[in-house]
Amino acid sequence: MVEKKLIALSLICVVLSIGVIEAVMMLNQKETEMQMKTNQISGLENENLTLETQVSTLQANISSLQSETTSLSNEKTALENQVSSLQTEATTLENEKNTLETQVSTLQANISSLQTEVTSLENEVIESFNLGYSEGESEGYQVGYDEGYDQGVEEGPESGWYLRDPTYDEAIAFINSDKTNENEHTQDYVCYDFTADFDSNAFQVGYRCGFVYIEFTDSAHSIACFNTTDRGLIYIEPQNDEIVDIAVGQIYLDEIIVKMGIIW
Ligand SMILES: [Ca+2]
Repeated sequence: MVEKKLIALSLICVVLSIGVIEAVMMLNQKETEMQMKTNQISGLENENLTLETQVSTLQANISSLQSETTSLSNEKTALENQVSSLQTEATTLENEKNTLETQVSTLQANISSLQTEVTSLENEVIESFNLGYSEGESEGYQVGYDEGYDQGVEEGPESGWYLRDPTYDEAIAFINSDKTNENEHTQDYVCYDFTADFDSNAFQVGYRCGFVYIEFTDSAHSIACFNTTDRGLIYIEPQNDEIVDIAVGQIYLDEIIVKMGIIW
């Protein structure tokens, strides 16, 4: 009986021992598992920290990029405004250029018109001058002649004022002896002066001498003439002593004579 009890006790002990051993083993295993979990958790926490750091860094980067984006956007807006301003300026300048071109064109047309007017006026002045000069000379000559003629008539032949028409030979002889043709033609000594001097010299020797005025299209001229007793009227160019043939419609000195007359 005691033996059986011992055996039973022993068996119980064995069973208990096995149970304890198993329990210890299980405990160890759990501890190991827990340690592993703890290690895993620790690893994950580290990873989490690393990720958080990365997130923080990225957030900083994003913030920086956002600032940069804002800055660039502002710069872009500023540049756009500048471009717009420059475009406005360019348009204004283009308009100004067009206006100036129109003004220049108008002024050029005005200049051209004025030049035409000036040319026309110059021609008118030249024509008026020539005509006035011709008429003035002729009138002056006529007045002087009339006065001299009247004086000659009053004082009679003895006074030296008596005038007569020369013969052709006398006219030629006078032309050859007279020195008027040797005078120099200048701006102040022109055809009218040659004629006046030639006529005056003819009067001095008692010959009636005519002052011939000639009008061309846009200028005038004058020469002298004698009404010779034997061969009629002869025209003399007092600048070179040539006997010339002239009439309205004929060419003299490369110009057409449009009008002419004699003052005796
Ligand atoms: Ca002469």
